[in-house]
Amino acid sequence: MAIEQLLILVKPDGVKKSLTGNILTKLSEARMLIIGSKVVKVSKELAEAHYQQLKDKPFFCGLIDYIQGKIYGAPWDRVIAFVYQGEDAIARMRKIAGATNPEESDPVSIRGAYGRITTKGVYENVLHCSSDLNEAEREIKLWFKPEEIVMPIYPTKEVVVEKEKKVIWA
Ligand code: IDP
Ligand code: MG
Repeated sequence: MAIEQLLILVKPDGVKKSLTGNILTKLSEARMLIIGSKVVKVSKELAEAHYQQLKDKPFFCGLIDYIQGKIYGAPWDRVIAFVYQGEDAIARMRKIAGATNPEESDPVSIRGAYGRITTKGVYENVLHCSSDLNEAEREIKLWFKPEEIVMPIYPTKEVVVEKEKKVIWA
């Protein structure tokens, strides 16, 4: 079995329902390592890049508003992002997460237990879980910088950045 990495997001409905702890407890059954984590206010650009494969779907606009937390407003307009690593991680974590449609998920899975479909048709399925190796790599590189992950997982290169403006503690 290969060691894999994947991206997990506690989506804004999971944050709003205070489910982060419950979700992490369920995921911990797989005994995997968290090698990166952060809270993210999701920009439209990040949301659209993350779900680029779904851009032709009728639910795409609603999905972008959902992952940005726009439908809940502040302070729920954020996600909590994790990079997990472990043996056969993607298939095992997706099993614990449950099927995309919360009404069809195993009721003991995270989505089955906590998810719902709203009357407006949004699949509030409380977490994102990468679906395959290629998607996992694409998503991790989209959401995290190399230095935000505590171990090297993909090749990196050094570049010299000049005149970069950044905010530091005053
Ligand atoms: P996944 O999250 O299980 O990998 P995808 O097919 O990649 O499922 O879809 C991404 C997200 O888009 C889902 O988690 C869900 O929030 C939303 N979604 C997928 N299919 C539908 C749908 O038919 N109606 C509304 N939202 C959907
Ligand atoms: Mg997917």
